Amino acid sequence: MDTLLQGGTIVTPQGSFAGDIRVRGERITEIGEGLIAQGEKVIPVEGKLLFPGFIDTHTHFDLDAGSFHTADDFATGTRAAIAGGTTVILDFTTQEKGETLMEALGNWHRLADGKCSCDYGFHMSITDWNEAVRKELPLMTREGVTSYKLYMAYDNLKVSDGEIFEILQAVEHEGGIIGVHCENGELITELSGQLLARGETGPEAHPKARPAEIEAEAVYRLLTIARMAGTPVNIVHLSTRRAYEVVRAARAEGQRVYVESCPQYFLLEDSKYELAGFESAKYVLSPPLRKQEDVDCLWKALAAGEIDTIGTDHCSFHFHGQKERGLKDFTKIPNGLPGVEHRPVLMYTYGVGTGKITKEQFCGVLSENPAKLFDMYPRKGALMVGSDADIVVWDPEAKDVISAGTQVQNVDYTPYEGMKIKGKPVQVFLRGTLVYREGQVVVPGQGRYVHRGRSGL
Ligand code: DUC
Ligand code: ZN
Ligand code: ZN
Repeated sequence: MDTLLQGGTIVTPQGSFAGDIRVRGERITEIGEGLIAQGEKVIPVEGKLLFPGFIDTHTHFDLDAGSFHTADDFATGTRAAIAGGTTVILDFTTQEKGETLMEALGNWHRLADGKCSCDYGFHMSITDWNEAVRKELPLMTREGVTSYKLYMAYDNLKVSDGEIFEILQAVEHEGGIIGVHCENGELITELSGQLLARGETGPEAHPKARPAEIEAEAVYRLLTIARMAGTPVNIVHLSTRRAYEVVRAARAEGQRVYVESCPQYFLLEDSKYELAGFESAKYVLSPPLRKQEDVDCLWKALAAGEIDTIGTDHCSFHFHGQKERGLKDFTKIPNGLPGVEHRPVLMYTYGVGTGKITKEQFCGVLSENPAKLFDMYPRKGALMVGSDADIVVWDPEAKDVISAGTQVQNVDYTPYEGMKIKGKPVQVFLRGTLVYREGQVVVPGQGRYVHRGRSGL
């Protein structure tokens, strides 16, 4: 339905201003002050902020974790995304050994297509690199996949340093960007073995197997390889001061490095691993939660504009029945936290609300930067004439308390239980359709595949 949003504050990374937004069909057709209704539905939004729909650069929905799947599939995960104001998610397809990239992409389309409540795209995780896979890169571009992920950890996923070098060059040639999971996999295996042999089998051993050095070394190695390859690179879920300082030094020498971090690394720290019994398994993810000095460093980096995107790494497992698979051995606890629903309210409350960052910076890292980096701008990530009408109507005064009892995501806990928030979405438009209103996803299942490309359109 055609709509006129009247009397809001339009937020962009470059500045905020009073204005109205006219929507015709799926697109924004006019932005200005004092727009006169032309027969469309008028929605008064005085006192509200208008943001471009938020983009989550990092989700794992319906992920196969061996004998079971993540708690959230594409239906429940994207419904939760919309309830939080996220109108696009980018999920990770994973190439199994021996599989072609086209087969992997087909598998993920089958999991997602027709089930999503927000728009969605895919990064491609390359795990089995060879000449045939190299020849598939142009096919990926044709299919709207322009970003890739490589793992430096996890035996079944990781690629060698030589392969990283080759893949960086090949993807750069094709015009894509690579994100890398930076942890030293061999050292994690060694440290985990030593901990288990000493009888340290509980979840509190998890961070000991993955200390800060494990990330910083991998980041240094990756940036060395990328410098030699002459390509930019994106570091996903960066979590420590040590790793950040490696990035800062490389940038000071002129290297192009993008950084993603996640709400959990800003809002939670490693005291969660001191919780009694098995409770701390709720916080087993990789990289693990870090120390207060790391948290402080990330906030400073974010405020300085040195973190480009905030994704969630949403990878939800039920505490009962799924995390519990690792009761006797922490290495068997499935890794990951839920977060897709709460990323905007958390980063707004604890970032904008505390004065650490401005609402314009918040808009940059949640909307505009992800759209630019991942070839969707200005169709996504912008409130501009011609952009998709993905609009979040945000009440900066609304208060709430995060709780598993009221969340939309399909998982039996939240790592943010009991945290107070101030500022939340009250209406969400997806390509012009009002899909979320006053606590309810009113029109589910409207999500479409985003075919990404260099022009962003
Ligand atoms: N770490 C990852 O690298 N992926 C999914 C979940 C996690 O904790
Ligand atoms: Zn990862
Ligand atoms: Zn991940």
